[in-house]
Amino acid sequence: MLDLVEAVAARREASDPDAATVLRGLSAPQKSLPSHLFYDARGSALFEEITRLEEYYPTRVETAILDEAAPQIASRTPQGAVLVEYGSGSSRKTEILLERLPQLAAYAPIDVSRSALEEAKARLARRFPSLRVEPTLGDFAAPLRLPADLAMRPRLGFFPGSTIGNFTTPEARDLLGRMAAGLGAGARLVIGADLLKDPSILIPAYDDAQGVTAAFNLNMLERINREFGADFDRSRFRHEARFNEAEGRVEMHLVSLRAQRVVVLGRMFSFTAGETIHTENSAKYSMRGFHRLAASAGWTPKRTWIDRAGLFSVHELAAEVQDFAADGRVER
Ligand code: SAH
Ligand code: AVI
Repeated sequence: MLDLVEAVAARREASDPDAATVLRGLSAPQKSLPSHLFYDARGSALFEEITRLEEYYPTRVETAILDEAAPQIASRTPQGAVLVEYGSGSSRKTEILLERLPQLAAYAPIDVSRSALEEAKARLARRFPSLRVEPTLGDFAAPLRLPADLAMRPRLGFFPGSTIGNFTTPEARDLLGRMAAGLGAGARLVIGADLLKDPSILIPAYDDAQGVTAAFNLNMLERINREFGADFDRSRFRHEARFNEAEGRVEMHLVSLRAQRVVVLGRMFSFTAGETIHTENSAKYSMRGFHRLAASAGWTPKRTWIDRAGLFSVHELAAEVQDFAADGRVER
């Protein structure tokens, strides 16, 4: 019987990259689960709730920056361009750009969350009835695929939310490089990056008083139970947000409240009391640190917008090699 379970697990692992990642992550000395698995329908809804929390400043501040920057971004967007958004979620921030971009041929959101893509498409159809929306359900690291009649159009990339921070530096460099390749030479990318700040602001943003972020983190276990034949008991774990000073990032963990065993895809995993599953990194940048990261992936920073309190940054990058100091402008 166990052989059969093992065989099913092995087949699943071979054909489903998420299954392999989950098993590998839970087998490592520091257990981990990939953060893109937060976003099932419930996770996407909880993330939307997070964006409305007082403590979660990034959405509020980035939205205000985009309100101000949109006319300039629009003025540099060519007629007939395609707006490609990575990790579009609810596409609420996108509306700020769409209002200013009547010249677009299409909007192409990419997301792993089916519910988020469907809800956004329905809402955008009501608000922008003449806008062509071409969603892609899947990993935004995959090669960009657009309908044939859009393939030769100029592209504007949009990657808000500081989702780039959910990747380690080598992963982020690789992802930005893929985006440069997908969008093409001369394309622009408008990208949000959360700024490094005091943990007294960062930690409540990831551990809010109402417990919405805790529910978001713990929901991952329910998804693993449903989709990977696991038997996690979420009441035996608690949410924790930590500031990792050496890495300049907030980390989310799920802390095992006792010694326990959990079965996932037919494999047994043991936890000691206090042992954690690392579920998310959320890197925080300095402006220069972010410019260095972008440049290392083939992007030239053209403009940077930062709010007055210095909480969040939005960057306009160009897929070409130029010297930022000679060409760019920094706006505060
Ligand atoms: N852009 C929105 C949503 C950010 S939440 C905002 O700024 O508020 C991150 C989004 O990225 C979620 O909708 C999630 O489903 C999506 N996502 C995370 N990892 C992804 C991946 N590897 N490929 C595609 N989408 C991903
Ligand atoms: C999507 N991502 C950039 C969010 C963040 O801030 O890292 C996800 C999130 N995790 C906890 N709260 C919000």
